[in-house]
Amino acid sequence: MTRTIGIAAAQIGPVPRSQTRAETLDRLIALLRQAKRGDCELVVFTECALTPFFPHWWSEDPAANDIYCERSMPGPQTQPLFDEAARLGIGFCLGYAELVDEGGSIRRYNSAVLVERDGRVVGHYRKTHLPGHFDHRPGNPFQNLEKLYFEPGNLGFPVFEAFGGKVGMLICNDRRWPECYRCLGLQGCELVLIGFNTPRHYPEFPDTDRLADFHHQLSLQAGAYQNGMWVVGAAKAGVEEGVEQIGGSMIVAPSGEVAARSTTLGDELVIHRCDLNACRTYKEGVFPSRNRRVDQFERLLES
Ligand code: ING
Repeated sequence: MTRTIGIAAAQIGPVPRSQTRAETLDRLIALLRQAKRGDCELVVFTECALTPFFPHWWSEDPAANDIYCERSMPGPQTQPLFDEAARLGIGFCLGYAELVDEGGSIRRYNSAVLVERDGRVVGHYRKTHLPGHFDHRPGNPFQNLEKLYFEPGNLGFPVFEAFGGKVGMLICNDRRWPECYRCLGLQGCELVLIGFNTPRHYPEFPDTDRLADFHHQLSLQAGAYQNGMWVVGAAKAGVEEGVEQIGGSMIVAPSGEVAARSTTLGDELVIHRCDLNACRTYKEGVFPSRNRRVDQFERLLES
């Protein structure tokens, strides 16, 4: 018996500061409708899908960025997306900047929610790995101030029962760290959804620039194969507020093979029918949990 699910990685091009939230929602809703026409049940939107990636510029007062944050999900500005998705019977994953009052303190997180086909929010994740720097670096062509603007995620690496399987979420830089996939994989996760805003240029380490697409793909393929999971990456692509960001939205199978990928740097759906049962070959065949590896590690730990 197969457990296939039609999945669309919803890559979007730049979201300029000049674009209203309603205009951005219209772009996301258009992609939802296109996914429905493509017989998809799940659409994966990118990291900070509703706004420009504001950690790329310096703000004297971090509160100036609160115009890009959501105080509830759904909220007044995102409700139209939830309503249309429920009307179409499509679920989605949405990355956004979260502002929350935790015990009287305002906290900001780089977050994502998982929404089932009936419109229920069934999963919530906050980005664990915040790259970049705390300080303003005016000599750089752009900033990466996630460490200053966001708190590290405090929800761990949860796996949610949804879409007929076990689903987890990561956000952007998380995808470079093998332990993120392992934490999800050891919980039986079969499908990982990842949005990303990835500049081609790394100011402090420009020797990595030529490898930006390769390192992105390598991270997804390794995570998928070594944990027997489908991995879906959805980009915010193109030149956004002067920052060139890679595309490379793709759906990677548990075998590590790229099943489908984007070909543009604009709004584009990458669709594939994913059989969640395909995870078994790698979870139980290639990487069985009880094997010599565990015995050896246990002996090492005891020594
Ligand atoms: N962006 C980048 C990412 O991890 C980065 C930052 C790029 C870190 C290249 C290291 C190397 O894809 C976000 N938003 O995490």
